[in-house]
Amino acid sequence: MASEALPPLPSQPSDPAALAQAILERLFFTVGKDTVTATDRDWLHAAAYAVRDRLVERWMETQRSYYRRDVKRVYYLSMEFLLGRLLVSGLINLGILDEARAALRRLGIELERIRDLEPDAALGNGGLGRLAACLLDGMATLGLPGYGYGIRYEYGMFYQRIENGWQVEHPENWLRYGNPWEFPRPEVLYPVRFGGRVLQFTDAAGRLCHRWVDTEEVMAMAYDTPVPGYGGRTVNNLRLWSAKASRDFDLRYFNEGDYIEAVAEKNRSENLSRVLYPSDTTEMGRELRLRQEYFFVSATLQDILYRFRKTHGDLELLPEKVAIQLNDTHPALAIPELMRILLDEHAMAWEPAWEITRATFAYTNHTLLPEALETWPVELVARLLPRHLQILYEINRRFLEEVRARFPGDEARLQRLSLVEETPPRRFRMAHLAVVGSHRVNGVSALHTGLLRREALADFEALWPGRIVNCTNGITPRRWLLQANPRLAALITERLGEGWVTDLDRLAELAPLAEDAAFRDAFRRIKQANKQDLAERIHHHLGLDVRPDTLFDVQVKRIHEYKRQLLNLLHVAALYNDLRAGIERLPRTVILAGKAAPGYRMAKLIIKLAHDIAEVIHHDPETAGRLSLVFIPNYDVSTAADIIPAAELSQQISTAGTEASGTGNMKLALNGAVTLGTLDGANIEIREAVGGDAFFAFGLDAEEAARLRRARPDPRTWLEADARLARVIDQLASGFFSPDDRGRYRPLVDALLGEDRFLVLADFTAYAAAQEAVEAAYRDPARWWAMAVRNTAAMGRFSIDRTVRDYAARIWGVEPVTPRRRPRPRTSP
Ligand code: GPQ
Repeated sequence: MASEALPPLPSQPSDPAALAQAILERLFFTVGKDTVTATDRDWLHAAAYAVRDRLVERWMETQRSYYRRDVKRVYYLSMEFLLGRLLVSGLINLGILDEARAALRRLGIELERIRDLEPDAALGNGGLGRLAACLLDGMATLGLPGYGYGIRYEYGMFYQRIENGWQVEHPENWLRYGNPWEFPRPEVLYPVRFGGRVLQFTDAAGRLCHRWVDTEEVMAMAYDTPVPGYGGRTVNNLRLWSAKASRDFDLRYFNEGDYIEAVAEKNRSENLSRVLYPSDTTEMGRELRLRQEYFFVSATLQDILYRFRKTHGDLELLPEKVAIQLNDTHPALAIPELMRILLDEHAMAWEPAWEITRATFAYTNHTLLPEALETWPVELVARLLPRHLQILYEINRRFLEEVRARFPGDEARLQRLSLVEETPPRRFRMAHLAVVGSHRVNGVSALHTGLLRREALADFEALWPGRIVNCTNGITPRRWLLQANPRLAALITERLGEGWVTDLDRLAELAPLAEDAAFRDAFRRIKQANKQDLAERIHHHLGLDVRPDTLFDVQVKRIHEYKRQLLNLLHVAALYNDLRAGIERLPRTVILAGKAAPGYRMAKLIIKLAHDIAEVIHHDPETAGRLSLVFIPNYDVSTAADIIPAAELSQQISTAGTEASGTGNMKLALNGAVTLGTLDGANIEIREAVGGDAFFAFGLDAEEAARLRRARPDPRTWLEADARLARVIDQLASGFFSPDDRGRYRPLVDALLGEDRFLVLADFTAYAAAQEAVEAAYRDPARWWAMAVRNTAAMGRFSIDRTVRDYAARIWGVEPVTPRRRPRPRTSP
């Protein structure tokens, strides 16, 4: 799409000499340092500015070409974007990584030394936020007119320190040294209103009108970050909003002569975009969060409509030119907000306004867990957004009328479907709003979509068959293979050429090489080198020595009971007991990483347990060198890129039916790790792709798990059937791993022996058996490395490019575009 009209090359030259010159100029004129006084961070910023310069022209040309061709634009609204570091990914997508390295070397600087000084842009919690970042990469790579919209949190994800085995959260001021990637747009400023009341009146034509008055106001200011696609032809935009006090607001106090109070008030309104909520399940219903959601949605819609109206007079055309994707329900207030704008500001009648709204929006659901489904107290919405309250009620009234007409007399169905949960305190169900106000709803894996259709959203499926579609998640191979694993990327390029980077299905050509001993050996040696690198990092950062000749067994993700890190830890304890009992087990290094929500006690206790078990194992000479357990602190995008290329076993062990998709599972398999997993989320599709004999599946499937949970079995049954499990539970309960506080793990044991909501005990025996199968396979290198190769070879369909094409075809109605190859794209990192 974008490729046709664009000029061939950016005007800033990118050969090493020119780049070195550009970096020097940026060091002088932007950073304000000379080569004598420049710190490594100054060099990093100078390099980032020089790279950004090379994006700008493409960026503007991309935007101009969208405008010229009057394309349909896709807006991805997300409260989270987990971008990670941008320097190396920018260089790779521009195809100038080698040139930049050479340029820096001329200046006496090692790229590898300065790149890690860049803070991770961690404006998100986990999978949902990283998916948003991967989608931006995919849309730009495919030349799709995709815009990201979100919040520029001053404090993103907290920094996780481990103190005495416990997680301690530290604020991470990622903007402290400035952000060279962003362009502040002080002129792009929109008012966002809260509170007040609604005036109703009839106009001259006898129409009932509404005016929202006496509101307080916060301004939303835009910051733009260029998003280059691979090949560098398309550069899209990510626009993040920052809260600024409104002038009006200040003046009120200034006029009253209370200068100090005026400044304090200014601070309060600017707090709105201060901090990311570091939880994806708990802590629901906080007023500041609702304010953040409306703030970002209101500014974004004003911006989208401003852009639309520059070229179109007729709002009926909106769905033809604009697709808005809601990343979960967090931006769902965009639905009543667009209605408010059409009704109150454009005097449109309800029916056409509703038709436009529904045809414009689409909603991605990312979870089935009831505690993660957003609801907002009616009372809170009434206070903050009184006009939206009226509109929400009217949406619901008309919706329930439709249901009543279709299913007369079915009161239970009405209650199930209503946007309002009626048991006090009454709450709005944001997922219902998002479904009702969207023309498409998508799940993020085949299993998840099926469960949405058959269970969570079954009443909606009955009402509007076909509205729920699947778009299985994907990952960008640019960051997660080309950048993260340069050794493996080079091996693949050597065999296949560079085409795989934008056509990941080509990895299938590696499958026959699983039978080629020399290739397997090359693959194994790369993994070995990556393991060595990780071992060195672990030594450097944690002072721990792990043996790179052991199985690297990895579980990295947010800490959640449903993800069952506890299952892994119980098994590590059982392995320890085996070794102590003289039973031979495969030497392994179990690596865990992940953050717990600050208020999530169980998750934090699980982190402490990992450290307590590690302490016992590492201090026991009998097990030394044969088993180790490492918790790598502060898991983020960059840490992920360090760990994943070194992983041999990928643990994806959530209770079946709870993990909507997973994306770490894809990253690990792409890097040649073999999965040990439940039949949950995208694991099922990964297993289909790699084949059942290159994937260790175990445990209850989603249906069995649901059935078992309903049957409420006594969890003690599982202990009676498995002596190893009983022993470990006994050790937890008796304080074997916590001699300093023997009751520490009582809450965990009580949860397991009480409800065992996530069926940890029920699945343990099957899990342990699968672990034995893993050991046997690893002891047979020819078999193991064939499995590993087949995993990488089968990951084509998990490219984010395929995901973007799914959205484009099934939801957005835009043409997917395969990018034209650049004359000389470079992939060797
Ligand atoms: N996910 Cl609802 C999040 O990371 N945060 C959330 O608030 C919700 C979901 C994850 C989900 O747990 C994973 O299974 C998915 O792979 C991921 O979203 C992206 O779809």
